[in-house]
Amino acid sequence: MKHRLAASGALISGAAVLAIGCGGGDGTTTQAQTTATSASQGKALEITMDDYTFSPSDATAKAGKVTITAPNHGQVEHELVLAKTNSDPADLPTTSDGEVDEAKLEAKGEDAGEIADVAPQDTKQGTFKLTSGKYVTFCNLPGHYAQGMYGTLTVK
Ligand SMILES: [Cu+2]
Repeated sequence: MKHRLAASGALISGAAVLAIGCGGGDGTTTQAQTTATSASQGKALEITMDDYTFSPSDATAKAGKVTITAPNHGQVEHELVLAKTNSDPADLPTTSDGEVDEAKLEAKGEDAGEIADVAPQDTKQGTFKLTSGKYVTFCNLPGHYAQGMYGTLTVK
């Protein structure tokens, strides 16, 4: 949440500078309309990643287009993989390495996309078309799933 507030603060001051540069109020009006339009195009959800957790670990969202923002507060790289499945998040199919078998999820049509390779202290976003039901979130970097880096996302 802190990151998002900081980002909107930067946007607002950017618009103010733009308005002064143009010498009129038109620039400010355009900026406001753009912000309103993008907000109505989808819903927003923030899931914070840390070493080795998702927070919240039991997220909820409304069906439709949802933009997930995933800041990485940890010391190592993480990712957020989404699977649409009724499986217990602790009980996904795994490979012999103990990683989640993403090919198996894909074969079952449960693969729902991912926000890949988020460096420590970085933030990435992804927009997903969510349908009502149960999803599992997990990080599939080596060893992270085994350390319990998973959670649920319930879509209503
Ligand atoms: Cu991870």
